Amino acid sequence: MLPILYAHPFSSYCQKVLTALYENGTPFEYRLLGPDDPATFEEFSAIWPIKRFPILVDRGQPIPEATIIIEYLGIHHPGPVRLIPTDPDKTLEVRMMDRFFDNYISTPQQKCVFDSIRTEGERDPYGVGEARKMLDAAYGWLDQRMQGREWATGDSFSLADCAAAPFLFYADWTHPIGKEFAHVRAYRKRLLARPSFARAVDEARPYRGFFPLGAPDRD
Ligand SMILES: N[C@@H](CCC(=O)N[C@@H](CS)C(=O)NCC(=O)O)C(=O)O
Repeated sequence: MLPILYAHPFSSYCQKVLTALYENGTPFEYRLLGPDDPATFEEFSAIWPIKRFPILVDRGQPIPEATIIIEYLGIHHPGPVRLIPTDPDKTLEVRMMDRFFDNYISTPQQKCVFDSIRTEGERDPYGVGEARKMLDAAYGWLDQRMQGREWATGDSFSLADCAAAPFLFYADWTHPIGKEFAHVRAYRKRLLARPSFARAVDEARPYRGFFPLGAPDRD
C-alpha cells in the first residue's frame, strides 16, 4: 500500500513535504483536505486531533509534522536525492537550518496572516509588529549566510531547502524581502526554479485567491 498524505496544495507545510516527495518521485496517495470534502477532513481529525496538516499515514501508522515526515520518508521510502545527509555534523547543520525556517520565517509569517483574518477587536498589533521585526532579523541573518551558498547548507539540496522554499515564498508575499537582502532574494528565486517546488507552486495556483493578505501578481 502507498503512503497516504493528508494535505492541501496551498498550505506551506504541505508544500514542504510535497517538495520532498517530488524530489524523489516517491509514489503516494494524496487525500486533499478541503471544504468540499468534510468526510476526508473528519478522517484526518480522527487520526490527528491536533488538526494541523500535513500528516502521513504509512503501514497504518500516523506520522505528523512536516520535518518528521521528510525524515521518515528518507528512512522508509528513500530515493535518489538524500535530503538528510549521512555525515552527522552536516546533518546537524541541515536540522538547524530546518528549525530556522520553521521558527523564524514560517512562525512570524503565519502570525501576520492569521492576525489579518481576526475580527478588529481580536487583532494583536503588538504581536504582529514583533513578528515583522523577527522576519527582518531573519532575512538579515540569512542574507549573510547565503552569501556564496547555493542551498541552505551548501551544494546539496536538503530538508532545509524543502522548508525554505514555501516559507520564503509566502514570507515575501507577507513581509517583502527588501532589495538589501539580495542573497535571500536570489536564493528564493533558485528555490522557485527547482522543479520539485515549482510543481508544488503550480498545483497551488488555483487557490491564490484565498491568500488573506492578497496574492501579488507574480511568482
Ligand atoms: N508544526 C506543523 C505545522 C503545520 C501547520 O501549521 N499547518 C497549517 C497549514 S500550513 C495548518 O494545519 N493550518 C490549519 C489551521 O491552522 O487550522 C508541521 O511542521 O507540520
